[in-house]
This record gives sequence, structure tokens and C-alpha cells, in this order.
Amino acid sequence: MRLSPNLTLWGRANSANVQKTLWALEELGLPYTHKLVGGSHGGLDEPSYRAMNPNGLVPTLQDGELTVWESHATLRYLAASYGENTLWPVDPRERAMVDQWTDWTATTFQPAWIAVFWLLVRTPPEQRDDKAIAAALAKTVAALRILDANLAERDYVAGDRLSYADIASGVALYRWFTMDIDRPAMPGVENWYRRLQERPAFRKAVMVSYDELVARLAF
Ligand SMILES: N[C@@H](CCC(=O)N[C@@H](CS)C(=O)NCC(=O)O)C(=O)O
Repeated sequence: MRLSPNLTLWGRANSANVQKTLWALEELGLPYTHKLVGGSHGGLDEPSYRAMNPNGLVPTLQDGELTVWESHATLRYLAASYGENTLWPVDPRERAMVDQWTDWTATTFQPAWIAVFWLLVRTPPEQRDDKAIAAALAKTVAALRILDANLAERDYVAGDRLSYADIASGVALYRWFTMDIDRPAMPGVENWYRRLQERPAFRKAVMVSYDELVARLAF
């Protein structure tokens, strides 16, 4: 039995991790309330927020009595509850591929690209460390080459349709393609980015200005 959704997303719209949950909510066409907290909105140290999320980070997702944090856990929850055979493949073999790329994003791809974003965009120019930027860029390019080879074989990260693996990894793309960096050609990734930009949910959740974060290390 499925309960009807009673969803609230907590988190600022210019957070990449919040964007994953937001993209999934939009992709699934679910009704939800969006509460802007974190960053310049504050609120993460409030006892009521810490009671929901002891890390004091965003996103946090509520669905009725359920509270869940960790962006990839929110994706799996939404996909499993409301995305059967769309974002959530029921076949365990198909889902293994989705989980493989989602966990790879958490452990390998996102730490690399987030480092580039922090070292280059969030760090004020006078404090930038060119060597650290070059090292983070090399790691990101190495990870993207793995994605690129995968996407030479298929339209989406784990097969021929969008899954939560595309959401976990694809939030990086708007920043990757708009940062002031040299990008080696990667046709698989570029075509994937083109396909994602055709989706209203991607444009609404991910193609969001990050001007507020430029030269800002505070949060
Ligand atoms: N592993 C967590 C990381 C959450 C995280 O680091 N969130 C950042 C934003 S992307 C945050 O809350 N920063 C403090 C703030 O926004 O004020 C997840 O995937 O949800």
C-alpha cells in the first residue's frame, strides 16, 4: 500500500546536494513544500533542525512521519516510493548498475568535482592554490573519462533511461560546463548534458545561478 505523498524538502536551492532531491521531486511530478534553509538562509543550528538532521547539513527530506538525510538516500527513497520502473528499476540487476554509479558518484566523482568547485569558485582569487586546483581537476577529468566511456555505450548512466544515478552524478554538469576551466572534449558526457538540458526538471533544479557562492568560503 502506498501512502499519498506529504513531502517537505529542506535546503537552499544553490546546493548541489539539495538539487539532487529537488530534481527527483520535479522529475517524478510530486507535490512538495520547499523550505529554504542553509547558506545565507541560516537555520541549520536551530534545535528543531538539528533534531531532524544532526549533521546540520542540507538536504533533509520529510514524507509524513519519515525524515531522511543524505542526498543519495533521499533519491533512493523517492525513486523506490514513487518511481517504480521510471527512476527505480525493479529488476535487481538493472538496479545494481544504478547503485554502482550512484555510490561511485558519492565516493569518487563528487569529491573530485566538488574540490574543483571549492578551490576555484568558492575560494577568493587571492587565496587560490593553483597546484591544488590542477590536482583536483586531474582527478575530476579522470572520473569524467570513466563516465564518458560508459556514455559512449548508452544514453543514460545506467542504461537507456534516466535513473537516480543520472541525478546523483548529473548535478555536476551545469557547474562543470560553466566554470572557467579548460575542458577536454568528451562527446559522451557532452551528449548526455545536452539530453539532460531537454528535461524541465533538470533546468529547474540544476541550472541555477551559483553567483552567491563565488569567493565565499563561509558555508
Ligand atoms: N553527504 C551529504 C552532504 C551534505 C552537505 O554537505 N550539504 C552542504 C550543502 S551542498 C551543506 O549543508 N552546507 C551547509 C550550508 O549549506 O549551510 C549529502 O549528500 O546530503
